[in-house]
Amino acid sequence: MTVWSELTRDRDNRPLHATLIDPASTPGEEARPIAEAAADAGSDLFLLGGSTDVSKSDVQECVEAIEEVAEVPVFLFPSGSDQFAPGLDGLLFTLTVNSTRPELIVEEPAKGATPVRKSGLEAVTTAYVIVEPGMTVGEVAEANLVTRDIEGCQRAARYASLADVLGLDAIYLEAGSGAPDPVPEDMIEAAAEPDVPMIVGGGIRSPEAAAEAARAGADLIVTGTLAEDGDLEELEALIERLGKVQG
Ligand code: 1GP
Repeated sequence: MTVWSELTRDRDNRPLHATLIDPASTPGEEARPIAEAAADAGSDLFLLGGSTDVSKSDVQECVEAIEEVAEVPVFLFPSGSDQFAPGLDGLLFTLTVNSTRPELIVEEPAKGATPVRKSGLEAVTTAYVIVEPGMTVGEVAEANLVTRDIEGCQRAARYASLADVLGLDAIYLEAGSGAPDPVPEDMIEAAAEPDVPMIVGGGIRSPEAAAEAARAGADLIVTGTLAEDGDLEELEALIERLGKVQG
């Protein structure tokens, strides 16, 4: 059984949490206490990635630091196939479906597909959907942002259907790291109807915001900034709160 299928098999009963760490801005020494706090509180997955330049050695240092203190799977959330470091358990293999740069939808994934196959890493195929305001990733992808209105909810639902029909492993609704507000609940609800595991992230900084997203239908809540800003107590409270939400 893959790590992803094992993680998501009980998703109807229990929402999951992933801790996002940017190995370029958070080297191993700084990642270690975050990983320890997150794992102790019950975080289910570490995602290593960032919009800036992340090198293989940054990733490797982070993986090693996490492995020292946590027995939690570590996936790469890559921006290039030169970041596959030893020790990773898998990766998110994303198609940025609402980018206006065609190469991000097909050409870049096509370039990455052979190295991914050869790496033997578990690849979680993911429709990556960038929602307003999108922040840095929205700019880099030149995304045709999904708007926070009824039309945007309908678009999110269509992307979820697309992920379902294509047989992808996940859909990821992303408001962008540091977004002032998380992805709206009605958008999560709209995208939850096709039964595709749903990852939601961007701007989730409080236990209540995480719980609301989970109640709306998110299966995996991603938080990054909270821990990177050093608020480990709030991170622990958020993860513990999620553990009390019925999926
Ligand atoms: C993951 O980009 C997010 O989807 C992380 O967002 O840094 O706002 O938690 P934050």
